[in-house]
Amino acid sequence: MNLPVSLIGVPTDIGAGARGASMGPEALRVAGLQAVLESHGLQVIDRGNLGGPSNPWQPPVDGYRHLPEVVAWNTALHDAVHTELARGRLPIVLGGDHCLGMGSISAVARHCRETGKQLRVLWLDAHADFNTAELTPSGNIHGMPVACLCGHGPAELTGIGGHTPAITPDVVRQIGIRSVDPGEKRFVHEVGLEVFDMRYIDEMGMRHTMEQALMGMDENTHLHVSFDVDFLDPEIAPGVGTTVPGGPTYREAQLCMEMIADTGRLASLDVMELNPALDVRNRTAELAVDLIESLFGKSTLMRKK
Ligand code: EXY
Ligand code: MN
Ligand code: MN
Ligand code: MN
Repeated sequence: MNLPVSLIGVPTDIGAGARGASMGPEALRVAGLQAVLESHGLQVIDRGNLGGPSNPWQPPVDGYRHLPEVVAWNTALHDAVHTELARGRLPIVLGGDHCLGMGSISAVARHCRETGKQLRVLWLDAHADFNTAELTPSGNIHGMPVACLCGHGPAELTGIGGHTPAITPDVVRQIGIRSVDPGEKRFVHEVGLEVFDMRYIDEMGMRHTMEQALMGMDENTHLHVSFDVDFLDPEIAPGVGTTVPGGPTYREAQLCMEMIADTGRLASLDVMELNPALDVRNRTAELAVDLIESLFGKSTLMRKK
């Protein structure tokens, strides 16, 4: 499965608590994303950036910060991602903050309903992103996309893909989690979300973790990876707005990406939360591109498996 790739830039930080993720798409381009993918024989088209409302930088209203603007960006992204999937292409969403996971994954879920595919979502993140208006400590919607996708949120967001809920919790595997708010944690347990947190990775190793997270997929599976760059340890990835210590090392992250590549089922990707305003000489963007390269088949493997 070597689908042609479409890059979709979404230059907004509308759902975040720090400004700067709006510069993420350009930083990934500057780090050479397109050329790296092409070097592996992939056909790549850069569709440029989507447009949307600017960030008014206002406090939350009824538990949500910038809700109308978040709806506008995610609706535009839903349409763009769905169009690429319908063309038989593999969309890579260049975020932007992680509220955009709603637009992206609602489109992927809609495409799977239309084509009879089985969906698997890998959510690589330091955070569970499972807050609601009642539970959130911040009102920042980038802390809510998984809950909204599962039908818990305002109708403007839960209905973006034309079907509520867009997904059920059983399609999601969260990996790398190490920062969850108290009410959010109770809710994650209540809905039965499968979480491979850092304690699990520490004890069982990345290899076993990924074997578990990828289990049960087959030829009919559409695999979507939602890669929040704050998944990575901040020592190697400082360029994000919400760093949490104790994340995967470079080698653990490489193995994670390589094992996803080995499945041959990757069919859509988000790269979220990269914040060039907080980065050091584009180092985090370059690391993200390096890891995406592994996700698309760069392998330093010298021994036959
Ligand atoms: N749980 C915190 C909140 O809801 O405010 C922090 C969320 C950060 C979300 C980042 C992008 O993954
Ligand atoms: Mn996130
Ligand atoms: Mn995060
Ligand atoms: Mn490289």
